[in-house]
Amino acid sequence: MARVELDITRRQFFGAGLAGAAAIGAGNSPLAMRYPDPPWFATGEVTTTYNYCDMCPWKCGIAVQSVDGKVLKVDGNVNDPKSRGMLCGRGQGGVSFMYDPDRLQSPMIRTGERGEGKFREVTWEEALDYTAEKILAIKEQYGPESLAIFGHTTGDFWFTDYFAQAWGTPNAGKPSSSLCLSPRDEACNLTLGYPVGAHEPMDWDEIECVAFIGSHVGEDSRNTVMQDFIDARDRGAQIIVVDPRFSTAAAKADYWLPIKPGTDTALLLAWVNVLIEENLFDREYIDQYAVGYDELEAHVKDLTPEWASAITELPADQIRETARVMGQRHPKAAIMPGRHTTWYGNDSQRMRTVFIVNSLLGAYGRRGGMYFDKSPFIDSYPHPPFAVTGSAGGCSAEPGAEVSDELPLGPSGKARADGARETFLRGATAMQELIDPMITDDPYRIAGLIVYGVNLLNSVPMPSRTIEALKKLDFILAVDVLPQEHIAWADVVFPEATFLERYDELSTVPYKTPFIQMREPAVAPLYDTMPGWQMARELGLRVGLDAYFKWETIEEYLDTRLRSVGSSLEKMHDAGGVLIQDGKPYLEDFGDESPFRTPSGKIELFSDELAEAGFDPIPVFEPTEEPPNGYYRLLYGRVPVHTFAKTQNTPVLSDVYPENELWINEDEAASLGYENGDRVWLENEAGDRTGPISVKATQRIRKDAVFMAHGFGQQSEGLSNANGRGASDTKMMSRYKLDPISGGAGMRINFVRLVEGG
Ligand SMILES: Nc1nc2c(c(=O)[nH]1)N[C@H]1C(S)=C(S)[C@@H](COP(=O)(O)OP(=O)(O)OC[C@H]3O[C@@H](n4cnc5c(=O)[nH]c(N)nc54)[C@H](O)[C@@H]3O)O[C@H]1N2
Ligand SMILES: Nc1nc2c(c(=O)[nH]1)N[C@H]1C(S)=C(S)[C@@H](COP(=O)(O)OP(=O)(O)OC[C@H]3O[C@@H](n4cnc5c(=O)[nH]c(N)nc54)[C@H](O)[C@@H]3O)O[C@H]1N2
Ligand code: SF4
Ligand SMILES: [Mo]
Repeated sequence: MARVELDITRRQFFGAGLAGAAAIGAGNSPLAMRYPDPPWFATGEVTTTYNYCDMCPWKCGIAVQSVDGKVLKVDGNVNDPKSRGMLCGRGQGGVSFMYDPDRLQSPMIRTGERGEGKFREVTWEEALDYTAEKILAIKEQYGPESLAIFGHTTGDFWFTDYFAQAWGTPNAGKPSSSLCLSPRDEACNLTLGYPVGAHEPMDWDEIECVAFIGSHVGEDSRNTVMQDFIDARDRGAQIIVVDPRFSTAAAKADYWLPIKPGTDTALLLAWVNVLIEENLFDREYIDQYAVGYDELEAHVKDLTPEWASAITELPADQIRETARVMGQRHPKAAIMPGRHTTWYGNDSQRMRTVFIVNSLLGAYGRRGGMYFDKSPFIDSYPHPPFAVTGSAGGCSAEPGAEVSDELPLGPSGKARADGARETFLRGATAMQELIDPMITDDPYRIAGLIVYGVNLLNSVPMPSRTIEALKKLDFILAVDVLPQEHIAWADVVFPEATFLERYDELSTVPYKTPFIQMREPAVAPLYDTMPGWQMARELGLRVGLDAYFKWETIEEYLDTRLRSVGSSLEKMHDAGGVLIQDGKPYLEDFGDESPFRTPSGKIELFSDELAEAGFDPIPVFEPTEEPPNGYYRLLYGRVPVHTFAKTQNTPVLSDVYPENELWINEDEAASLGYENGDRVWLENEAGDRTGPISVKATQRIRKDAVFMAHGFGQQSEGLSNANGRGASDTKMMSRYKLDPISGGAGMRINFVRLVEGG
């Protein structure tokens, strides 16, 4: 698409930035804004580079201003449909993250015992040669699938997707899949024939009613979603929040439903009952686009608000009223699919109920409902066929997910070697299921592990099981930027250059107007660090994968890809860092073709696929285990200024929110003799402890659960700001419940009590 550049002054830039944002929000803006002026505190020549933020997996487009080799400032890129010129607090912390003095600075090889954290600094040559030798030995002895590759953050493509597939291991996994969105995407696949995608495709501009099941927008501080939420609310859209806790979103909502944890499927089924009984659904839409309506009607006949009230502990009238609020606004009403959906182990069925409600509302492909997103077109860099195919799944907008119209939809990467457990229908690799094969002595074992940008001991439940695995493995390579807890267990450490210091794979974002984002370095890598693409290539060349790494430079790689869309690195930079394509968002854009890619070509209210696999073809409410006496259900979530367990050490973010708090109902706290600010420890049923953590006694949470932000309570002496601060939700997760449909790990089935001392 042709771009016109504007030369504007700083004053105009801020004014135009807002106007540009509005224009982009409304569709394709023909204008690309530039960032010609220095931040006010700069002296010297300013360079502007374009990037996508890596402070969380959301990937807002940013413009980075540097002077004399020093990064001074990041802004939201006004051309970018995700950031629209704005950033969240974490994004603003990007510069501080890069200049964190605790960063890993040099490649290292272990000298002490695993877990001791003793290393010697080595050259890249030695680190790469040694790693190549070790993984080749594993391949020789056990086969290529015996190397597992875990990856996340926005640069994991080179390891989890590209290297893994070229090398030939199907055992590549991402926490963003089976510890996050796999139930949601699998349920969407089963119901509509495509996954939700990274950006929940709500048609925010015109929506009149949005319901949130969990989904704590505001604390879950995804920039775009917060902007859309605020705009929709300002326009008068009705907001319904279902959450056992009075979340930030609940505080902004018209209705708050303080549901009993784990009972959402009952509420959703009762909403279906009311929509059908009161004829508040889109009958014509369902007749034309859906199958299984009669079975659904019969299924929910007795699942009334009164039935659900007894299960959810919500008043029946509130259930009925909220169903009416949605039904009266159809098709401009929908439930937000949400993102983190691995809750109780029956999560695909809960998510299917969400998609069934949205279908009854006639939301899919309708203005003000849910649009159909589309992946941008771009060719991949030519390479020989992969040894195994299917990416490791996870967010479908992971940069470089080789998206073209020919690729099948849905999280892929299900290929397993013989003997591996089949725990899902067709979803992405269930990463947490790959830990047991690391501990076993079976001939099918995982003997080697590459961890790229995954906070292994803080992200994966059952961390003591993970430590068993780390003791047993033949070889561990960790690629990270910080001395996180698991680094002490690695045999080799590759320190990566942060996102502001490197080129990277393009980010291809499925959206209403699909778009491509670039990442170019603002400054050269600090210390003796290296970009991930270069590590993967150097390793590839050492293990006989030359044919997959034919490009000499990353610029050549990126230019080749960009040529297929009539661009280049230079042109893309000059156009403002983003390439926007046309979408196909509404039913009318499809003509006679069906947008639903299920086996029937229709929305499957009743799923034959599930029935054939032995699962309920229409969702059924299944109770979850109750907390034992004296224990509370442990709920967890986000705080606005931190990402997972990654930013707790970032100086400016640590200053704003140094440690987490334990939300507990005020009356419960009083009955236990605790007041606001008291320091307590938490103990789970297995006797594991974490803390100390401050009590936040509040009426904003139900009596049967406690809540805290994920990511704190880290134990790594190398992290001067994060070490020992607050309590760890992960360390309380001595178990998880597997969702047999998606492979997701339900993590809200752990219970804790408050104790004194650790
Ligand atoms: N600041 C910040 N924002 C982030 C992230 C981050 O690390 N930091 N991470 C991003 C990522 S990858 C993800 S996946 C998302 C996660 O964020 P979401 O997708 O919003 O996660 P949820 O688990 O849906 O939301 C947590 C909320 O669910 C409520 N809850 C707990 N149990 C139940 C229940 O049984 N029923 C109902 N209805 N509600 C319940 C909790 O009280 C809490 O308010 O956040 C994204 N945004
Ligand atoms: N207990 C518990 N577990 C959870 C969750 C929870 O809420 N509670 N949330 C789940 C969800 S929704 C998700 S999506 C996952 C997230 O899981 P992870 O992605 O593992 O979470 P982070 O803690 O952000 O870990 C990112 C790691 O990448 C490193 N890193 C940062 N930048 C770079 C870089 O540029 N290069 C490299 N190589 N490394 C880098 C960080 O130092 C850190 O070690 O966790 C899941 N697990
Ligand atoms: S939501 Fe915030 S942290 Fe995440 S990519 Fe956007 S600006 Fe960065
Ligand atoms: Mo996530």
